[in-house]
Amino acid sequence: MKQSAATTGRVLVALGGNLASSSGEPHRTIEAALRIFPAFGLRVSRRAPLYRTPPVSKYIQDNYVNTVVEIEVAVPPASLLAVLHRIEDLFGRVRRDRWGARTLDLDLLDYRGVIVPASGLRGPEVGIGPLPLALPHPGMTERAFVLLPLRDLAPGWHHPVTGEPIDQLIRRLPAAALGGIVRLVD
Ligand code: A4P
Ligand code: MG
Repeated sequence: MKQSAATTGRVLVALGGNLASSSGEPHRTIEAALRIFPAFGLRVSRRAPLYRTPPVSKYIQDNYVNTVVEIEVAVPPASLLAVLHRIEDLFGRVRRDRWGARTLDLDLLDYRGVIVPASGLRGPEVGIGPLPLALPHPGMTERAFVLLPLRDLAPGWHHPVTGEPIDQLIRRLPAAALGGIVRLVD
């Protein structure tokens, strides 16, 4: 396991969802999930505002609510991902389609700059079976719904592999990727 020289040492988790859960609408699910993080050994040290974001998917589905948090955690990245999956399960996450609608998605964006290359395809063309841990999250550089809240939280963040600053990653997004995204009042 390699660690980037450019790391800020942060552990960053993206939260998103577009289906109601037992806690209510997606923004309520996100708040409820963050409230139970400490019970799983995850201390939320900082958080970005919530964003309402149009779905990025080939499937027709509702708008999402997305945000990013920084956490303090004692366990290694693979164990952390397993914990995140347990929390997704608690909020009724069902994996029907890759990039399909969901109550709660918890993505591990960056674990202190640790680099674990992705093993292959990741999009809807892949089935819904589990994929091995990849760090930083392979899709994050194409995702305005991740990069915008991440910049609010960590404006000095650099991509662990390429060293690119977050501002540059956002500037490189196609204009269409930013359309319709609204920062919700925090
Ligand atoms: N996995 C491997 N590494 C990681 C990691 N660092 N973080 C595995 C999270 N998961 C990781 O994830 C797919 C597989 O990757 C799992 O086996 C996991 O253990 P998943 O959560 O089951 O499926 P997914 O979320 O559909 O796939 P993925 O690749 O995480 O997609 P994204 O990038 O999360 O896209 N539109 C809007 N507006 N907002 C959204 O939040 N989300 C998606 C999903 C699509 N469109 C969206 C949104
Ligand atoms: Mg995911």
